[in-house]
Amino acid sequence: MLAAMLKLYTYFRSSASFRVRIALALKGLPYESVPIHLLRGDHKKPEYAAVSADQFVPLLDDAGAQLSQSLAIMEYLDEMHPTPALLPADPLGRARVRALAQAVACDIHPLNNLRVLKYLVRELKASDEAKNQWYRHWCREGLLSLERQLARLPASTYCHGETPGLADCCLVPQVFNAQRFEVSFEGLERVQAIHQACMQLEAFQAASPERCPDAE
Ligand SMILES: N[C@@H](CCC(=O)N[C@@H](CS)C(=O)NCC(=O)O)C(=O)O
Repeated sequence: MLAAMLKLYTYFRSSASFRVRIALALKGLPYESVPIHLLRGDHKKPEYAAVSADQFVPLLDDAGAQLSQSLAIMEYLDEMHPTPALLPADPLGRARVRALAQAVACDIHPLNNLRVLKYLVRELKASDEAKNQWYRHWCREGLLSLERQLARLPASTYCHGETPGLADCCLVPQVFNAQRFEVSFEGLERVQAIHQACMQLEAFQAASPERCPDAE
């Protein structure tokens, strides 16, 4: 019997969607891509509200079951399709990888999300330059913290060990966004080396914004 098709509601430039696209590609899982254009406000429309309670992307539909939150989605995929694993086999390794993933997803990303940047400009009347300064400040602070966390772990090609996993799925999209906003990478050698190693892999390339069907 054919496995039910996975459906991913995504936006090419959404870094949280990018995380899930990498996880799907690493596992070789085919899926239908449903573009939700965030800049046009598609995520606020009633059609999307009917499927998504939080009205964010990504949202994964697995045979009618709808899942939100990129970290939860990736862990779900890892449990349903264990090979290749996104998390190490040992509890300490898993805690370390989750800490790195959360450093991006919980500490950096929420401060720089689209709605936050929009609020700065529309409600607080911040200039475009002030908004970009906000982005660069919090993104760099977060990446420096990630660099310090990585420096305390044994040297490795990827965030944890010699195979890419959950933390790499979070690091790469964050670096992509940081590059777009021209964040300084001074002192972020380990972050950059991991990013480069990941981008050698077809799964990371295939999940990139420019390879998405909705890329502009
Ligand atoms: N914590 C959520 C964040 C989801 C999220 O904020 N997605 C962004 C795109 S990266 C979004 O939909 N933003 C819409 C908005 O800010 O209005 C996750 O990891 O999935």
